[in-house]
Amino acid sequence: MASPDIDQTGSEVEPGQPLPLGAHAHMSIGQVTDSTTGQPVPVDGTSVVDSDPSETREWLDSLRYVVNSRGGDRASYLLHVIEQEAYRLGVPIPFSTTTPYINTIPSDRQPPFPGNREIERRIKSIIRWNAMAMVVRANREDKSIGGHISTYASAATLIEVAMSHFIRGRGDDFSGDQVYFQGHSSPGIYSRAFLEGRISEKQLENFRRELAEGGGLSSYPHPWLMPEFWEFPTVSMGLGPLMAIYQARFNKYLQDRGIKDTSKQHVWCFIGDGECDEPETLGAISLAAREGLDNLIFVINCNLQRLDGPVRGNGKIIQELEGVFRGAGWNVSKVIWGEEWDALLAKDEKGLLVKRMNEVVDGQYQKYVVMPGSYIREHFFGADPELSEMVAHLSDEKLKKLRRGGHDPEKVYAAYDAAMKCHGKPTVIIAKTIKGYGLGEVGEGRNVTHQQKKLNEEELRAFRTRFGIPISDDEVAQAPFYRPPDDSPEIKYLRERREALGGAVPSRPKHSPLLKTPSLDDYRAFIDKSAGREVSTTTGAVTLMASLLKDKSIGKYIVPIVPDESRTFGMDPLFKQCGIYAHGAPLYEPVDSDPLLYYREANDGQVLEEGITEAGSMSSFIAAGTAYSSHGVPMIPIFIYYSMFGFQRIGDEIWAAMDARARGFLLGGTAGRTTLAGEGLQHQDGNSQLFAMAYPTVKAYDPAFVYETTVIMLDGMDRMYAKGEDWIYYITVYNENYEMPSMPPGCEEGILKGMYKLRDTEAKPPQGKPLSSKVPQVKVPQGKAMPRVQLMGSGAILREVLRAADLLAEQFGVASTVWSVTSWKELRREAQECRRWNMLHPQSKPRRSYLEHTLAKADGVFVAASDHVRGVPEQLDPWVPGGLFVLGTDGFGRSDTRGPLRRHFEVDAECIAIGSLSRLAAVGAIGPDVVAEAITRLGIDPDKVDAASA
Ligand SMILES: Cc1ncc(C[n+]2csc(CCOP(=O)(O)OP(=O)(O)O)c2C)c(N)n1
Ligand SMILES: [Mg+2]
Repeated sequence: MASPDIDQTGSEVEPGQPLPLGAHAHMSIGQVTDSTTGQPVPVDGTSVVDSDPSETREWLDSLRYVVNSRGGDRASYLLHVIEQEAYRLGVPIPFSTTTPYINTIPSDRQPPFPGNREIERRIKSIIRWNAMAMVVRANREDKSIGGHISTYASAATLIEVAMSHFIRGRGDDFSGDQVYFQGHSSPGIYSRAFLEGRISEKQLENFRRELAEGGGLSSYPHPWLMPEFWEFPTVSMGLGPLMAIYQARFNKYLQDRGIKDTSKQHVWCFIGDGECDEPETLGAISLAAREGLDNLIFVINCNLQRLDGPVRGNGKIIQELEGVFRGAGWNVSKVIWGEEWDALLAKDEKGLLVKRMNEVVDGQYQKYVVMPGSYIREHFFGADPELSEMVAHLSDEKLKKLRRGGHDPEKVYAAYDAAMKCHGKPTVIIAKTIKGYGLGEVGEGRNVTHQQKKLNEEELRAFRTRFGIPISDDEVAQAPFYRPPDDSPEIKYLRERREALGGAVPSRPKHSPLLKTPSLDDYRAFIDKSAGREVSTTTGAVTLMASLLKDKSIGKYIVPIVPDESRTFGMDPLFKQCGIYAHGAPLYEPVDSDPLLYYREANDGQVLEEGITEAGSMSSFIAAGTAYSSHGVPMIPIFIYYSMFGFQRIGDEIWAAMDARARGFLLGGTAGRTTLAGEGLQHQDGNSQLFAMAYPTVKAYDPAFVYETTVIMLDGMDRMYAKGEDWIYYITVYNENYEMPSMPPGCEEGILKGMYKLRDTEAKPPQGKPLSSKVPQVKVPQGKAMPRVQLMGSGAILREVLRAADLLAEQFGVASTVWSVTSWKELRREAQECRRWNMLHPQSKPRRSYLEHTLAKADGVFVAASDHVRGVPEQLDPWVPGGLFVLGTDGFGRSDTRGPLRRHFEVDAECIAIGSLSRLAAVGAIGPDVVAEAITRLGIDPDKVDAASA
């Protein structure tokens, strides 16, 4: 114990002298010595009283001896054993999820940098220039347009080191790494692609003006708008990290199921520090650790600022994030200080510098960015005379140039290199950067920098000079784009590096494989079998899914996804049939004794049972639904969930799924405000079909019968997987059991287009005794023919509509036609399309929509009802002769059974009949007295509450 210590540079250190902290801090030794008292203090700067300093010293000496003679791993083991023993002895163990505010990888553990620093710096400078120029010019072109300069300015080194050395591109036999870029850093990504020759100067000019002649560039990563460039939409903060986690997990799923070898692919996700406040950013990080996603790398660009101001003025975002990620079980690598600090840290024998680094808060660190070196000397180092002394030999200019780690390529390289070598856990690299790096007075490190889009001539000149861009003083004011010639060392190097790494990133393939999907004829017997059975449409859809899972050509590509509701939807037989995906062999004996209910987890299980996370399930949907493109395997996600928790809760993710051109089925289970009995206000969905209306690539269906769900799902299979069209099929399915009818001949087209005639009901002349002595059958005023009632209905409410038709005929002598509407949205979409075409082609023969065509021969009054808000059927009003009278479920749900609920919302047969009679009265076919009498007769309280506002 008394032998001399050897420090890591090999020189001798006197026993009892602390090692330079920079050399050992990576082992998380939690204490340093207080400069004034000489007492050990924990690294967070709080004081503790050391009652026996010489004993403390002995312990520390022992530790140093072990580290120096046996290495860090041995020391780490001993500390672990000591901790275990202390715990057993009941000693309170100091807990800290954070380490000192210095780089995780000490300078002496940095691997050699393999690149050409000088050329890489020049390339990066040119990319910086063009990224800035693109925004400045867009804003000059039109003041309302611009973009973001400062985000990429802070992220440039983080992105460039990854692009030059790590991120692998798409090759012939390798689909590359998957990269989620920080959305607002897009100018830098375009700028690099410009140097690579993948984007033209014209496109750069038209940044954010996609409608300009010659085409432009979209503001952010939008695969929908740039389908051969962007792969992963990220700009809605928080969704990128969430989707990246599930993408990495899905890659493991593909591997474990033997569908594709993804073992060499990494998922990279670049994230803003402000973005970490979105619950979605951190919400799934424990899953990433639990699943051992060592194919996942998060890079958090901690420029300490978000849009308005500091992310944590009074705290330290890097430390906070370190604690969160370490606590969740990630491998955390902090990159805080650039190499200029190495020598200072090496001299920091008493740990004073680290203590100072720990105690300064982010708001203050931002101040150092905008102030001169003299301020840093006075306010940072000046806090302690010994620290002042430490930097006495450095000029103010040098102090100003002490870089942050995220701007030092070698530090960043070391962190990425270690991430590649980390097995069994995901890695997060938390890098400290400067927002608006290089913008100088106009924005560097300033709170306004996020919005900065304008640079005047002088500022442009300063930027040019700082980054050495060969643009003359005469030209600089124009902010011209600069691209060195193809045979310049920069372009050659840039291309060589990307070739060595497999190709350009980002890029999205033009072609993707298709499947042979089953036809409707293959499923005629399935449809016939459903007739006469008392089941729900949910059961119909799930049974169809179970059958498709057995299909030889598509079965293995189906990915059933469910957030802990399998039993609700009757999917539990799938557990046995396909297994639940769980990486690794099961380590326990399941409790279930019934083989049918057996919760069978398996390494190659097919069902993604995600637990209670619609957001996570949707992320899996997106990973699976884009696999046709990102992996070249046409996976077919079928995600079933409580319909209320779909568009309403994760609508933004569904939007991102469309942007990413995801394909698949969303099944909105337990749909309908009055059909999901008992669950009440928060569960009963009457909204999702309305929300779906606004989603361009969502085909939304609300079928009533099993044959309808079957026709729709098979059509989806055909369009998405056999024809390669980009759609998401949203189908609401209900949990009400009723007898399923046989499929009427020839209704397939109508089912897919949105409606077909289901039944004509003729008025029955009063027979024998009148049904009620009080209310006579409706009498048509003399000289008038009784108009027919055209009744439209969807989902579970279609049966109420059918019952209303019977009531009208039997009790009131009114004839009707019932239409089964399978998609309000599809009908409207096509009707709008025709209307628009007609507007623009006034001299051509007008087009007639399917809706108009179908209703052309239907006369009378039109009434519609569904289990959704009235706005859903009201979409059709402009095309319905005489207008559409709509009944619906506006308002809060209630816990009750279906009958009372349908009366409360006025969508039961009786209310639909009243609605119909009231329409007949409105057109003068009957008198208002008849409606009033019917209201009484059918037992409806005319003064009941209006559900819409109750
Ligand atoms: C969900 C969502 N909310 C708000 C925004 C608007 N927004 C765009 S960038 C930004 C600040 C980003 O800060 P940070 O994540 O720290 O990134 P930085 O630009 O600093 O790198 C905000 C609020 C958004 N894009 N998405
Ligand atoms: Mg930020």
